[in-house]
Amino acid sequence: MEKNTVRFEQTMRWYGPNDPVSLADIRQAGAVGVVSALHHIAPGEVWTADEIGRYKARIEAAGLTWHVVESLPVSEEIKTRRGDYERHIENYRKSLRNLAAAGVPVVTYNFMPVLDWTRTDVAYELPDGSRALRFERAAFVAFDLYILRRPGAERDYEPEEVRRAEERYARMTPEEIDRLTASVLMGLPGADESFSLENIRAGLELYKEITDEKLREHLILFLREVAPVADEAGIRLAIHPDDPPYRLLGLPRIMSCAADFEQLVQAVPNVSNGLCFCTGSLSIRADNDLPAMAERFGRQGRIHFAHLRSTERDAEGNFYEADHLGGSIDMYAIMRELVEAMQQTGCSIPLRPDHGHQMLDDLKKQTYPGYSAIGRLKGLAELRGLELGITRTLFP
Ligand code: DNO
Repeated sequence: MEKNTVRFEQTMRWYGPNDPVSLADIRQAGAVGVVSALHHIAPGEVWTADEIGRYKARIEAAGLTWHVVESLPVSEEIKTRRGDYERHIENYRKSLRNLAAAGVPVVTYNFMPVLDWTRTDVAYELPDGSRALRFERAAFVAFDLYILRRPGAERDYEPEEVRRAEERYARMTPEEIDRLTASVLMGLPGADESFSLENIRAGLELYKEITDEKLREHLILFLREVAPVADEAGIRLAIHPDDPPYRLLGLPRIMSCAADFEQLVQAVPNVSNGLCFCTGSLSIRADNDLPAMAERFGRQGRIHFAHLRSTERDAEGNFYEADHLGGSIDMYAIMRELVEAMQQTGCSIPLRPDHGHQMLDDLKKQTYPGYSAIGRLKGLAELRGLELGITRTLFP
């Protein structure tokens, strides 16, 4: 019944053999591919052909393909251009070649210093009893000022924000303080160990002299070094936007809006240079027009991967992760632009439901925050239905 329309590659993230959500679960959710990484290899080291081959065989034995790497991490050395960064870049190139030889076509990475995604509560209870990830501005400012005690932090906030944070902190029980600290310090997804306050302080020290301009320059230099290899090998690189898309803890952030990405494409026009269009991350800024970005970068063939989810945000800078088709964004309009873009470029975009609520049976299980099975299955099912409806309507 399907016409010759280009459709998304439906995928789901798998954290590897220790993930409580198995490959069989992912297959039953209706995904055809997985998004995964060799989480045990430290940033900067090579992903060998052997390791890649074994991992891929395991995924394929479950009837799935390894469609996207998320992430091939960029080391802090590369981001700061210090220490061993030249060897790490050479290793990055080797890993890209090895992935291409194994037929893994898309590689996601990010250029956020020190912290990846940041939330203040990873088990925020919604009215229906399910749980979501949340960022509460006053709690985060309280963390920065009174728990991390970053020198000079108060200069980064409006007096009103400091007042709110002070009040918020004064009301917190010791358990709440621990929970907040643990949520903010949550390890990078896939890493077993959490960050400590000391790790964060050491990370902040590394970036003391690095402005937005400097970090952007480092990103461009890095891409000029690796994108030619990706072009040649046929790999698509997908940079993940900042989450949330603004400065945190005084650290530089450079991939937060359309202008940031436009600048990157201008500086490094290689075909492999593209975006991981993460609607949830970008949606935190009300000035990010997501359907317009999907149209612009989609039609340029620069969207190499789509993370689809929504958030509900308020005027104080708080947000929580909403239902995939709800929240503050217009998922229909975004999906429509992406569907149109795929027909124009003739290239399928891999898609994954990004995060999902912890719900039903999963409320009793311990999973990676945002990555329980049932909420993502629901998200994928909704997105798949939306895609089918749009595709059949636009291209009957
Ligand atoms: C969070 C993820 C991010 C993402 C990296 C990509 O759930 O979307 O951690 O994987 O930023 O490098």
